[in-house]
Amino acid sequence: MISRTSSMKLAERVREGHLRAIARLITRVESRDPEVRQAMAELYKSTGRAHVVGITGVPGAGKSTLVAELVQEYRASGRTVGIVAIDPSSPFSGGAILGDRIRMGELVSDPGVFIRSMSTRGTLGGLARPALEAVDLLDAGGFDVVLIETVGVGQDEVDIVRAAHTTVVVNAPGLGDDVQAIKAGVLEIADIHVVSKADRPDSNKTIQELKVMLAMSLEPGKDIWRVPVVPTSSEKHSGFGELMSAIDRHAVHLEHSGEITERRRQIALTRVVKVAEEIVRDNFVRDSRSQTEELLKMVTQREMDPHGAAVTLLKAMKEKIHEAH
Ligand SMILES: Nc1nc2c(ncn2[C@@H]2O[C@H](COP(=O)(O)OP(=O)(O)OP(=O)(O)O)[C@@H](O)[C@H]2O)c(=O)[nH]1
Ligand SMILES: [Mg+2]
Repeated sequence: MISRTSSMKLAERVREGHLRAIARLITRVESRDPEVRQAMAELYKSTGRAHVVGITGVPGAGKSTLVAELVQEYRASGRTVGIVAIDPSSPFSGGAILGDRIRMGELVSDPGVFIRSMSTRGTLGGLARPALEAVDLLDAGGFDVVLIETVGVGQDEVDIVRAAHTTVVVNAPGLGDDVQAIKAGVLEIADIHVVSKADRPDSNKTIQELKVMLAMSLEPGKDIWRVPVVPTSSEKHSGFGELMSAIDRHAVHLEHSGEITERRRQIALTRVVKVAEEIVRDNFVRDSRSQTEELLKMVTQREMDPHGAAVTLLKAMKEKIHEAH
């Protein structure tokens, strides 16, 4: 039998900042290895130091390009950066795809940078949990900043963003042509708006439109965070230092205004609800199959309403969850 390092042992190494241990525990978290739970609970005590930045935007907005540039700014300022990239299409994980796509070649060999691509394929309602536990691992591993890149299309992605201290929404030029894209929920979740590809002539229009929309939604008062609009261009390598400064200013604002307390509470809420959802779904699909089918039949035939069926299922699950967790 091949001997396997226990997750508890790996957790010790994570605390010492060993990248390989972080990578191995992320893999165990992704594969839902039950042996990892105790180690993650232990490691959670060492989290809460990193500044977590969610980076979202529609497909092709320029998120990965921005992440690569931003990482270099952080490195130049002497900070270490962990990156969790949620790739909705990728069946792989391990960082290869992100590495290829954004040509992070030189950063991969930098011990101050850790990149992990995580797939959303094959997950059932459990998308946020492994990604957020990867963030915990990077936090416990001592990374100063953790960036989460997600495509802003679905609820799960928005949930991930809700688990960040600062949310950056990346808007490509031409956004104003499709007001729906803005309405789809990205405007209000942003702490910072980026207009990417600012080398393109149509970017000015997008910058102006965003500023107008933000001015309209502005509430009066002091200690209010005024959402900045930061133009960036990877062609000109411009705007990324400004973006880093805006993120830093937002972090200071959270502390000074006391908003950080509410944000931490929100993050805790998102995390707890996500795990609870996952436990319920797992039980629904895996363990209570026969009872589930029976209940679904009753709901279909109007012998029971969905609420009654849900309560029945939860009661049945209660005992089982108690044993398993
Ligand atoms: N001209 C110009 N093109 C850019 C810039 N930033 C990104 N691009 C291009 O836009 C395309 C998409 O960039 P990505 O960084 O892969 O965008 P993304 O948001 O990560 O895309 P997904 O992960 O697929 O959602 C690529 O062809 C980039 O080269 C920029 O500042 N200027
Ligand atoms: Mg990308």
